[in-house]
Amino acid sequence: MPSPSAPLRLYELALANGRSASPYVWRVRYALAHKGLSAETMPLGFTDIPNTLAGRFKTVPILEHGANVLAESWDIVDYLDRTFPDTPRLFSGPAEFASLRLFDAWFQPEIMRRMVTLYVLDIHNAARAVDQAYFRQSREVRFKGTTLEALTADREARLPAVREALLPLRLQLARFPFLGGHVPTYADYIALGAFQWVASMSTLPLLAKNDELLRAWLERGLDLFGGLGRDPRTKPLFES
Ligand SMILES: N[C@@H](CCC(=O)N[C@@H](CS)C(=O)NCC(=O)O)C(=O)O
Repeated sequence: MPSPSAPLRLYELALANGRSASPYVWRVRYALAHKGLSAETMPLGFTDIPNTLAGRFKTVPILEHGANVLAESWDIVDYLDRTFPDTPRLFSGPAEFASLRLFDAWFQPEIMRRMVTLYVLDIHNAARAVDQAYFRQSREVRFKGTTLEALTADREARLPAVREALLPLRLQLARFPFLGGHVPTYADYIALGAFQWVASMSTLPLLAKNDELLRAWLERGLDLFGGLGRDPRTKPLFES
């Protein structure tokens, strides 16, 4: 077990402009900030991942802490809470951990998967030139041979359904300033991570102009931890 004071290093995904894009990395970035921990960041492109740490992991985020190296964002945040128990907790206990996994079990298929089909071509176009062929090939295989262009051709027609799918967030935000209630929790970091991802490369604003509950929450979220989420390269999330 490394000493808690051993340095932390976070491997993340960078686009051509250097912006951190992965929704899963963003969850971990917020989790580290919540716990007041700082980590050295190691930006990778998609094709760097197999050449990093002897190809041990297929995805980022990857966290290195002394001799411990782990991937999978849920494992990483669990590790952070167990290894740094004296910093603010991400999860008050196993029940909250399980409830947040339930939230994610809704959020990933219902929201993030829809986001992929809106933005997969934008991700390709924003990726480093050296990563684009790999990204296209791997995603077209994942979507059973459909091209990225065909996948996104009717995306504007699909926007209303995605906006409607976000209703549970609005219902919660009508009652509380954050998804977690009066203070941000990992539910907020999961959702903020996804919006950060979209804002890193979107050429189609995801949200309607009058979506005031989500707009106010996003402003609060982007301001957290000294404006961790604020980046001048951010693309508009709201229609003008
Ligand atoms: N279940 C993983 C998902 C991580 C993931 O999908 N990361 C993507 C970036 S968003 C990745 O590294 N993809 C590498 C690739 O597509 O080759 C987690 O929660 O950490």
